[in-house]
Amino acid sequence: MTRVVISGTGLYQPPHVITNAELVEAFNAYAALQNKQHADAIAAGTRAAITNSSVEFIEKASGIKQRYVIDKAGVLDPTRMYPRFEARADEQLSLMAEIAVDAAKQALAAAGKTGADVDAVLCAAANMQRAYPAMAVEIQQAIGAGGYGFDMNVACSSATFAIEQAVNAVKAGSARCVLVVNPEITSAHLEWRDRDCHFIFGDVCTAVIIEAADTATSSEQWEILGTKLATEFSSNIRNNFGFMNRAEDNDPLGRDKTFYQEGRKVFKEVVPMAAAHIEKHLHTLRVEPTQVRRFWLHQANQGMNQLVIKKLLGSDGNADIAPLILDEFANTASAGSVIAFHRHHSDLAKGDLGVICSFGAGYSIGSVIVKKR
Ligand code: CO8
Repeated sequence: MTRVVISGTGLYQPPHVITNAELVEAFNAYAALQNKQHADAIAAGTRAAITNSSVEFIEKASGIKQRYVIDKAGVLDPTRMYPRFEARADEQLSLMAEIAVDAAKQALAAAGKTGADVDAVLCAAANMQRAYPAMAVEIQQAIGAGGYGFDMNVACSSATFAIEQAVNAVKAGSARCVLVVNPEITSAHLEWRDRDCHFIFGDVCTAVIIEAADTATSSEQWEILGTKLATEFSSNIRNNFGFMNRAEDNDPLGRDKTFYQEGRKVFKEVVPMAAAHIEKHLHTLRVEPTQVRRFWLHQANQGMNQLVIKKLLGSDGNADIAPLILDEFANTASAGSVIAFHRHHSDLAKGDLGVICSFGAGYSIGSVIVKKR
């Protein structure tokens, strides 16, 4: 049986930081402008005033302190409240491909590989920049890879679901070395004008190299002992943007065309699902959760991760057992658990076990059990 390893990871980090204080200041300026513009309707009771956001709420409810974004000015402009990206000609590398190539180059360098060694590219993210041609094929060409590429979307679980496809491809022999990239330009599909969610997301791109153990040469390798995917339909996290919007004659910029959620329900329903999923997966390998050295969990909410760990271990975790990166990056959709792995794996010892786990819209949950070689 072919043994498969993660032999390198990479991280593209956007140039701009938005702190909670800056975010709240922009939101409250937007609220003041809107409330002034609609003062008559608000006074007549036909329209609700927009309530201010607060740094205290954001930090207490989520643990998020800041986020990285590709464009800051557009997001913080109270008359705009979304990023400004220049349209690119078809001949130019697309923005999603550009950040994916940046992360991919780092992952390739870490794995001691070049683009020519790669024979499959999976571009896995919660939103795609366009319908086609696939971003993965553009990235494949940009790094000089052979083989094939395709895009896939399982919302926040896109990375772990892609890792399973990569492992299967290497085991089946359809690829030798797979690049998985997760370009998450969340700033373009977050509703920055909605107080309930304006603080949640940040931009980033992660990359992972997956190959057969006998071709891997990097100094650090993680054997993938198993992967387990699960989905269960829910509309509690949703985005109705799509190619049918025009035909449906509804508002292409309507509120439901960006991210929206029932945050409380998601919190309550996903925590037990994620804990049970990880436990079941570990048991298939006869491993108890307490034998796991580190959990690299999806990064949506600090309280969620603390509860998942408590359910698994029967005690409170800490930053060593389950590192948090969401304070710095916010929720980066599918990239979150991979950033946690990328940032926090080098200190582990040979033989240590770890779990990369994502959970999100769908609902979808994906776990990857790894062992340091
Ligand atoms: N500032 C001040 N007060 C606020 C704010 C704000 N910004 N927002 C809400 N409040 C107030 C509310 O009005 C409410 O007041 P009151 O009690 O007087 O009615 C109070 O605060 C509590 O509001 P909520 O019940 O809404 O707040 P919660 O404590 O539930 O916290 C969270 C909200 C943080 C969103 C929380 O529910 C949460 O994190 N839930 C988990 C859900 C989650 O993480 N979802 C995302 C996971 S899926 C994913 O990661 C990716 C999805 C697919 C990819 C899409 C990529 C874009």
